[in-house]
Amino acid sequence: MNPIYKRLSGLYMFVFFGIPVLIFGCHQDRPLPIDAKATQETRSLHAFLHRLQGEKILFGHQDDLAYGVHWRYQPGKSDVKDVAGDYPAVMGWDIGGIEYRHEVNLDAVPFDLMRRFIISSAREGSINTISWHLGNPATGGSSWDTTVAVTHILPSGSLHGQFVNWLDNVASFLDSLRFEDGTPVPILFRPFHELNGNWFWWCKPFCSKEEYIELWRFTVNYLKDIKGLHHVLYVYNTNNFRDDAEFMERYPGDTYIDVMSFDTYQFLGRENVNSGLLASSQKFKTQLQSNLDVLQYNANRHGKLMALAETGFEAIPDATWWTDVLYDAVKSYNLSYVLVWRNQGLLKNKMHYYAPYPGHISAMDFKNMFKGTKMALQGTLRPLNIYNLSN
Ligand code: BMA
Repeated sequence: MNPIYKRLSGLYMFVFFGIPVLIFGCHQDRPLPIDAKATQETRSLHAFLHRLQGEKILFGHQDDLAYGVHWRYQPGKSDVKDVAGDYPAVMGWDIGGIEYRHEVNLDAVPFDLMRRFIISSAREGSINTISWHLGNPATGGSSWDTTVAVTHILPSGSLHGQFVNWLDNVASFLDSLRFEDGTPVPILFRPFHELNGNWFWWCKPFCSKEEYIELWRFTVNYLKDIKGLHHVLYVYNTNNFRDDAEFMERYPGDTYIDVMSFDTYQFLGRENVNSGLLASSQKFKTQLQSNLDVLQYNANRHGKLMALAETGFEAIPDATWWTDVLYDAVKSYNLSYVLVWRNQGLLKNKMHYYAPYPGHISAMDFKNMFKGTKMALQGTLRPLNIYNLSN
């Protein structure tokens, strides 16, 4: 007796006792998640992000609650909070290693702790996004092992079964992210990221456009329709790019993407730190804004959310980078969030961190970025009930 229906931008099709019936006029102004069965909380988050566009840009930080430049696993601690007085509005995590059922991810974050951080930060109002630096299924090497693999894990490939097992492991972790009452915590999932780079095995030089799109669609369909996960929004992600054609080349389609995004970092190159800083910042801002123009154009055109999914300037060697460079570049765009990468501290003889810690040269400027601006931390979201709006 239950009619099956499908939304076709204002045109509804009902199949009633085997007879298709078309009905006009039930137009939904606000775009819906691609998952027609998205949970109420996920639809609520999605609607909230659409409503917030242009008003606020949520600030995000990778692994924020797990460790900082000078500490590891101290309950309640966060470099962002220690400097700005509040936690990030967006928490980034990476599940690289879950495919092998490892207990810790590729950066040594225990999955049990990650789960707890995701649940507790969502309870406080933050939004969680997950990337996946998965190993190379053809070799057992890392994400950076660019041996050809995509073609082998597609449904016609010899390693498809193994890849499906990996997705099962991803699904069981995602499924375990639940509030105390059992309700799944909505997640922004960003697999196969930086697709137009040349450093991961799923990047452009190592698979065809058709293969990438097939991998994406298979993954989404599998998690959504076979594993029955309905608390996931899907994030399309490139690295920085030259033009519209490059950004959209491997776009899997409007029925497979909820958020469009790209990653871009500022680098100093070989220039002298002092004399080169200004030129480097200028170059970064120009490139970032030209990419944001393309992102915003496409997000509007396709009715999608938009985000700067990863950014930063390693070790932030600029005391006013936050307000003069980052915020100044992004403030006029309809970005849902901007996320800076992780605060590892020392990594292979150099400092690898993207948010300041107390005493850092950019600490004051970082704090100022949130004063009277659109950039928002967790406290902005806490009273808004983003997972429980009446839509
Ligand atoms: C990179 C670096 C690596 C890390 C990887 C996944 O940009 O931070 O050290 O392993 O991201 O988090």
